[in-house]
Amino acid sequence: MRTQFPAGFAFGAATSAYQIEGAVDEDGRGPSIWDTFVRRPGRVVGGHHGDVAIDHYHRFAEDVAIMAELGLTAYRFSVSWPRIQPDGSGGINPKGLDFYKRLMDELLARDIQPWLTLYHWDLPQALEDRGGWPERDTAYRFADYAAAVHEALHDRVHTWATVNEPWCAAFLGYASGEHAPGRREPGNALMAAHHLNLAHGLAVQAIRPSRVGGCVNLYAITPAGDDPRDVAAASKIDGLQNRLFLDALLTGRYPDDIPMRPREGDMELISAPIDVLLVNYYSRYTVSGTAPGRASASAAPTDAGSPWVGAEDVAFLDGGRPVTAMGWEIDADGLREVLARVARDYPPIPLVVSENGAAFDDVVEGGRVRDPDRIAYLEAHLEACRRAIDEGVPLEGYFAWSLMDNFEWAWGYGKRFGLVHVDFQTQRRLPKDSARWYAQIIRQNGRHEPTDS
Ligand code: IFM
Repeated sequence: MRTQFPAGFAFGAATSAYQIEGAVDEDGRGPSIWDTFVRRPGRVVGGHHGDVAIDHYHRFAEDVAIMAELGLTAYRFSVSWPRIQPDGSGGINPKGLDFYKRLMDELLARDIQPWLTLYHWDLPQALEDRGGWPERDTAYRFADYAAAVHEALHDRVHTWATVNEPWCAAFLGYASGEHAPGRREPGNALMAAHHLNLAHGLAVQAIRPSRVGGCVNLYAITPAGDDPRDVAAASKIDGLQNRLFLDALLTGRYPDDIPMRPREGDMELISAPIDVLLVNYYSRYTVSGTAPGRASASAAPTDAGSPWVGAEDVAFLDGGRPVTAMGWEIDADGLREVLARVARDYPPIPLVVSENGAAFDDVVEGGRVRDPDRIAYLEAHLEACRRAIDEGVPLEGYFAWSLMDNFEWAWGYGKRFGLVHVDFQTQRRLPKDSARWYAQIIRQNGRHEPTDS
């Protein structure tokens, strides 16, 4: 990599509460839908759970020291809603807020910007018991929670994000059932998507005037061929994955090809102006409306239905690219493509890549993790960012997923996305070669010097 990034470009890494914190019963935290889901036989590979995770709740100071060593300028984390409101509504738990105060004090002391995400999938179980995200009231409970977190933490946060990847929360949680709460109710998944969007809009209102954005996971999508049925299939998947959220947040409309029936006034709330759009990007889908069978690119590790509500017949094909340990095809130019698309097709908005990274089967050898595949992945995607900027995309930062190996949802601890290796038995942290490479990129503002690997 030869080029530099604009002044002030954020070089960060990201995590989320349930994937790293552990301490699920400490200091007044209530149960979330993930605490319940992981206890259900067969829902998570190996019966893994986040009870201890990587013990970040107790080791956050050590983890922030690692971030400082790597030279991160920003850190994106999420707040656990059930730590703040154990029952999902009403009483606030001051000890929960204290944890995030201490975490952010540590970050600020080391000049690392705190980027706080309010919701990364750990809905308080009490709210799921009252219907979960298909229930409209959940969006209003989220706004109350957002206001409480904002009141306590606003002086420390650099940028707020509302809901992380609403596609996953809605369609993996309520259509395929791969994620908590594990329901397979396609119609309710669409309701959940709408209420997650509404929750975003209400939260934006609740935390103004702070700097805030929504966070969507976008895919590059290619039709398998020129056949109109392939083109239609690509458009359907694009509608569900990308436009359902982009159109709603940025234009205040739902795509015509998706049967959404918002109440009057909802779309104005959902499209309240935001300061930045956070984009998570991992891969490209190649889809067909003609191919027989269904080789799903998003195959779940456990028994799950289709997340593609109304597009269950679309086939996901092998695009012929190398894959990560998740089986996800690597296509860095897809990142440039999705960033350029948002810049081209939507009203102007600063963008940040808020998650990007890869799982590989890392091994520790001689006290070192050599992960050239991850370095190549990160380098190619950072170059794609650079190309997007050259094309005029207002891109302001990049966050690697993830800072440390952690609990990868239905896959348990078997998939390692970290820049930092974690021994899940001893909790020992060991920066991988990719962490050192990323540190060098940050030091050189994007320029790559030969490494001693
Ligand atoms: O680990 C997840 C994260 O929680 C949300 N985005 C994708 C990551 C990799 O699957």
